[in-house]
Amino acid sequence: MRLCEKNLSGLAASVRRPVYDRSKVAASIVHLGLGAFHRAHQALMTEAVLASGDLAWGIVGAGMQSSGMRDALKPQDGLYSVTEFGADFERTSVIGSIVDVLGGAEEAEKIRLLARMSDAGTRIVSLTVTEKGYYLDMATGKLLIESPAIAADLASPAAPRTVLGLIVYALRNRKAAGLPPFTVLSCDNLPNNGKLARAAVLAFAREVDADLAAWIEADVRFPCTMVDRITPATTDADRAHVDERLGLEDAWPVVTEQFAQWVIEDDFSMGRPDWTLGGAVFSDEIDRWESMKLRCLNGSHSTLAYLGQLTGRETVADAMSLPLITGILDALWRENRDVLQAPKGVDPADYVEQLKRRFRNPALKHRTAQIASDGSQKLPPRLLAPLRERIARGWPSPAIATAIAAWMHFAVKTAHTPNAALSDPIAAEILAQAGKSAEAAAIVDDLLAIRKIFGEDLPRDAAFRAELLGKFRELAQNPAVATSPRIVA
Ligand code: CS2
Repeated sequence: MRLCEKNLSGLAASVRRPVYDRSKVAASIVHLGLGAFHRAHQALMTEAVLASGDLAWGIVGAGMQSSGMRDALKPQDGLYSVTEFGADFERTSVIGSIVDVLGGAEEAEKIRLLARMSDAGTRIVSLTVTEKGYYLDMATGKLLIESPAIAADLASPAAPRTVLGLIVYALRNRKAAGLPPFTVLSCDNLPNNGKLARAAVLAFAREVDADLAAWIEADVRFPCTMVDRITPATTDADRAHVDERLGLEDAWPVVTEQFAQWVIEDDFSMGRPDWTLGGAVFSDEIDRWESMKLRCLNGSHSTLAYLGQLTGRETVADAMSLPLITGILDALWRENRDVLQAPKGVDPADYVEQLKRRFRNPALKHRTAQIASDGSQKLPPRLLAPLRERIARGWPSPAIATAIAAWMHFAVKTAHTPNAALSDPIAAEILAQAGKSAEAAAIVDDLLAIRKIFGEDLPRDAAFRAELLGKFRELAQNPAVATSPRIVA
């Protein structure tokens, strides 16, 4: 029996479920990017708001890429389950805050989504579309105006496909109708995510209409947020386990850790839910929270992912059992701490200890291959930002250099493995550079020359280049690390 409204009475008694009348919930949040992360995080914190009796904040969730999530959740009336795992802790809850589901690549769905965003009832448009969903050059922060998806959206205002097109054309409709603008709430892992979202939206809007861009600049709010909850892709084993706990079948359950953190800048133009009821915190120190999380958690996650891939470790927890890797992570955290401005009341040493426990969580099968994707988007904020701050102080950064060298080896190995694909928006460029030469120094130079990742400054920095090349050779010579056999040291 499938999880849905009418079958809720068949749910196992131990499972938490919506305690409010879902038919009375007003859908005022449109969320773009309906993946596991949103469903484990914002939707859960919104569930706590609805459970408190404030029914003004239902979510319309929209998948941006495929119709998979819509097809899974529609027959379930938007209901789905979240199972949280901690040390000696497991809890399954059915979540009702997603009251409608849209999405997919079909034009009709995009038109419906645009109409929903343009509607007076929509007060917040939130986003988890990953780094690449913003179409920004990671080295310069400029909009990738030449990208085919952006060009297509500029040419087809009636059915845009990118978040930028959807937001700008919805705002244009609202302006024309005399409606106030919604708040754009970025929940992606980017430094100053609200500011970056604003820059991307404004750059797109300037291509559309200068008056509209001026209105957005003056009136639209883009609060920054820090989001955190490790939420791996759902596996078949998760599905079987969760269905057993539910006593019903959930087509796409979420499995996540017990820890969750959401820090939000309190700047909303049409009100906002009291997400503190779900554990969120409103703060004016978002930049500190965000850079601590991006560099300490995500920076080490990427390092674990590439080193894990090179040492045959399939999951983060497996990679955490290898002293070679944990030694590099400890050094990486020290390098980060030298340039870290922690938020008030946070001890970075405690933060790191907690991270180690989270990474070792045996219940989470977080695949290193999943985290290894989109390196071109992830390296700049996670690893290159602290690197540049250290370079400015004249300090070496052997651990960060090792992490970048590991990404380079991962790219080279992929380039030389028949039928292997690299999941990255600039995969073709990376693979071409990675496969050009077999000689270590040339490979490092070819990859460093990818301006969209390393900018103009890093390839020219002789001290950094030498450090990176040294680490690249060290990894190639380490018997525990399986790099491409074609590399000549
Ligand atoms: C991970 C993140 O896939 C990745 O790149 O580093 O998704 C990470 O799990 C989250 O940011 C944790 O909050």
